[in-house]
Amino acid sequence: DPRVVTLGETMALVRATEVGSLRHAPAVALGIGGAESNVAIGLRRLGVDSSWLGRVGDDSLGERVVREIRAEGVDVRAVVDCGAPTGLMVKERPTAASTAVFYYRAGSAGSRLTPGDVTAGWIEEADLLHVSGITALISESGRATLHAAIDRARAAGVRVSFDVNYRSALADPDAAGPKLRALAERADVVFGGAEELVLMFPGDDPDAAARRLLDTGCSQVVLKLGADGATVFQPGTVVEGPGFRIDAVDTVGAGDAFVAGYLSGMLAGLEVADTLGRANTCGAMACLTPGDWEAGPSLRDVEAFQRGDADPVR
Ligand code: KDG
Repeated sequence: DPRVVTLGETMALVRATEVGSLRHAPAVALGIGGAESNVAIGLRRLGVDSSWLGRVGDDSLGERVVREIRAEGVDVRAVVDCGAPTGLMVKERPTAASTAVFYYRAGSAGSRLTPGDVTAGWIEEADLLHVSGITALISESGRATLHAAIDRARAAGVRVSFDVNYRSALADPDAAGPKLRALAERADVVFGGAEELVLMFPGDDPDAAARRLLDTGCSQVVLKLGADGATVFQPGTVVEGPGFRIDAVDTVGAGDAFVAGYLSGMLAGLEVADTLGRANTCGAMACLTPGDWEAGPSLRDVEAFQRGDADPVR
């Protein structure tokens, strides 16, 4: 049985292969991406059995999504929706140092996920359910599905991990904040950036917001600081982990790689400092190549990176 189960929307991903506006881009590359499937793939690379559930359209891009995630060794539970297309995400690199993302996902198959799509026993037999705030903001049925999934996990004693993953293209901060907070308060482990924690607790600083989540019963709140690493808040303790200085090519997906690293360390029973070290390494490595999940490292890659083995092996 998969140890980690996750659900959400995975889209086809069209990516400009060169720097410059899409207005002039001569070529694009096709791939797939979705925060939750990125985490599922990241976990598999690190040796943790994972499963992803979501809706795809009855189209070639939906087949591409299913094929690609399955090819990574993730157990795939795809519901094929004949009434809506697979969503699309377009990535542009306006300058060498920046990435712009555009969604074509309103009304997509992935956004039509419902509580009834979640197979009986799938969550109950796992060690951990991982979800993200994106699903709560793509549709009301997506949000209902998250709450139903968390109900089931809690009833079965399965731990819940929640990545806030606020996307401003999907909802205004005022509308999103309370919805994301309601989910975070029901999770055991919460991942969020400083702005995301403040979005859920307006008026608090990130540390105070993290402590409020601990007061509501979360056991770990992981404040993601990008290149500056991350801080883990637990009742009575705070652990900081430094980030890495790297030349980032594509930072989209770094947060998902971080989460995969963190959850894999946590499930393996590592100390929090070592778990954070692994998470920060995975996040940094994900930025080294284009694509949302392709650069996700194996444990051997993580160790090599931590040793600083940048030279080619001959
Ligand atoms: O976390 C990376 C994601 O942003 C990307 O893979 C697509 O799920 C996605 C989203 O909604 O932004």
